[in-house]
Amino acid sequence: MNEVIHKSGFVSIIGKPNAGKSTLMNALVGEKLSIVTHKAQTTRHRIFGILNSPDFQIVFSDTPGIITPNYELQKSMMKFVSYSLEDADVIICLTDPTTDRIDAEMLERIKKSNVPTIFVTNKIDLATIQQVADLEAWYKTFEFAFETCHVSALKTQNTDKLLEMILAHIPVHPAYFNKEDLTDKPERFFASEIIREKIFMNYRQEIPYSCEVIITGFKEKKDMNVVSAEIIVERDSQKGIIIGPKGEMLKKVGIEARQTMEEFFGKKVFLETHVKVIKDWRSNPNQLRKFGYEQ
Ligand SMILES: Nc1nc2c(ncn2[C@@H]2O[C@H](COP(=O)(O)OP(=O)(O)O)[C@@H](O)[C@H]2O)c(=O)[nH]1
Ligand SMILES: [Mg+2]
Repeated sequence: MNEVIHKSGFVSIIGKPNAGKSTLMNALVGEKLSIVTHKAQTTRHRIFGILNSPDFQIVFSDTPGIITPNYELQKSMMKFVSYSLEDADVIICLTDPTTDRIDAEMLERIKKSNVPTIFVTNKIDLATIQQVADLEAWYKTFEFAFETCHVSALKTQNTDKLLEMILAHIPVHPAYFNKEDLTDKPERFFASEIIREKIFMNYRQEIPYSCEVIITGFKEKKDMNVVSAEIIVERDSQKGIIIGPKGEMLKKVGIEARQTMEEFFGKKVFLETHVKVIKDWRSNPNQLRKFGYEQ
């Protein structure tokens, strides 16, 4: 009898904000696990998306976009990026040809990691031939071994090819997670991310960046999930903006979040939200730890 060969490994998706990292992970895993918005820096944690097949398990890490941190929260976000480089079997460095490329320092870190790296050009549905060619010329200047691939994460163009390239580097290893698992994060994490997504979609400027969502109750009943959430803001004035005139903004966010949760969990959801002020939480290391930003 032939022995079954099983491959398993970790793949980190890194890149600048808005490159399409979350969209790519969702496309590769085939589930909408990571929140996607047109705004930069929506992803704050390292989120695993697990792709299972009978003979392999690939654990993708979606990471926050690489930036120069301005406050404590952003420092923690950048730590998640560093950790994800350390234990990767494959690095995917994703670039949107229409915007910024990663800087020399990051390139140096990738080079030093000695992890097989695939430089992936995303948004080929949007970019001009010239923009893609410019990026390709930039890749050629790197003084280390790598591969390249062009995709549209949004339209899932060429993502099968990318998956094949990734699999070629995944070692023979038993599965790290249960073969039914899609992610390492519990359901309540996704409940809070869905509310954050709606906040990103409904408020402008600094508001979404000043918000954290804490799930204070998550009860799974037979045909319904009962979810209680606190939306944390930094100042009283922001609380007023979140709630809106006659509470209408918060109501809208609540309805949209409930609908998305119902799709995600595949059941009815009862959602209750409160708004709470914790002064300058983004700059407070203790508070950040409580919110799960330190590992
Ligand atoms: N046209 C196009 N848009 C994309 C593609 N991939 C991602 N986007 C969009 O780019 C924006 C940022 O995507 P997101 O996945 O949140 O980027 P992240 O910050 O790198 O995680 C969103 O509006 C996506 O819909 C793509 O292949 N083509
Ligand atoms: Mg993201």
